[in-house]
Amino acid sequence: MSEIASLKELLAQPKQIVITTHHKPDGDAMGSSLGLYNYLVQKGHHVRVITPTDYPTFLQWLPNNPEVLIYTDKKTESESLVANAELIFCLDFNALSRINELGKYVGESKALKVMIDHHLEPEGFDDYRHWTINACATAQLVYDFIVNIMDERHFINKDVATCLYTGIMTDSGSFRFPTTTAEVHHIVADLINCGAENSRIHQLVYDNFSESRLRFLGHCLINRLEVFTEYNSALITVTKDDLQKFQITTGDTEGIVNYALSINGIRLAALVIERPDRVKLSLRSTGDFPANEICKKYFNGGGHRNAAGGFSDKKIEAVVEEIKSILPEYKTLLIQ
Ligand SMILES: [Mn+2]
Repeated sequence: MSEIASLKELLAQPKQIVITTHHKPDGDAMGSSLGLYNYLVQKGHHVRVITPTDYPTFLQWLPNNPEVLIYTDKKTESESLVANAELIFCLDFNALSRINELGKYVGESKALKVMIDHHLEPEGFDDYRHWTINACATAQLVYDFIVNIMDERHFINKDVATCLYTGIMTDSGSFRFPTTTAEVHHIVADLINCGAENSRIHQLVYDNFSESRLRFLGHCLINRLEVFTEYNSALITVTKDDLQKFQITTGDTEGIVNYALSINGIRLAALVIERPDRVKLSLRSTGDFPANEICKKYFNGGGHRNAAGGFSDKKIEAVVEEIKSILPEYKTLLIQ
């Protein structure tokens, strides 16, 4: 592993650069990727952002979004960009399986790989690393990279600031998760000073529902939510018929699990979704309850302590039963 600060010298000359991020990119994935993009192009680099899959429309307004290449739409072009890149920035993920098929090409590419991320247990495919689980968002680490490692705060223009603000805002649950430290607020204040319009960004990301998405949320809360008071837990189960009926697209299910967590006293919330290929789970918890431990132990996944995910190849009914059967095991922790 090389020292991340040595990138300063490497990036002093124009380079062929690819930025990529995890599949089904969220606000932090797109915000950090386009934030870094808008910084690197000012330095004269040739840069492309490649996402493994498509991403929600509520992120498609980000500055220079039209420059993003979606791998599943442009496979040959993406593969040749990855093969010919001199540097590949891997943002908001640390295992190549997180970028699906694209992982094979990134792994094979001779490019130097720079991983900037805040998820647990990096796999180790990277040559340079700016990583800590204490960051509330990868966008926070990109800010730190530009300002403190590259020493180039003057390149944080309105576009960079807008993207990084979006990443921090979405991954910190609008500045309310425990990782939103005083330092994060200082960074966010600086981004506003650099041109990020906080109120407008909030509106563009959160007041951007389709009518069917809002009705889907209502359906989930009225018909699909179960609360297990004795375990301080709540569960929302979404079937493939629900997804079809409400024409749910990428990103529409994001954040729904947080509604279950917003009930007074709830320490663990689960969202179970019957996707076409398999059943997917999102878990959220409060305090020191280890949501990632449940995902790792039972559902082929992992994540952060308070936000984790996984999947199962069983039928959705069986997955729901499994979750219910796990709760007693964690009762002591849940009722603290
Ligand atoms: Mn993130």
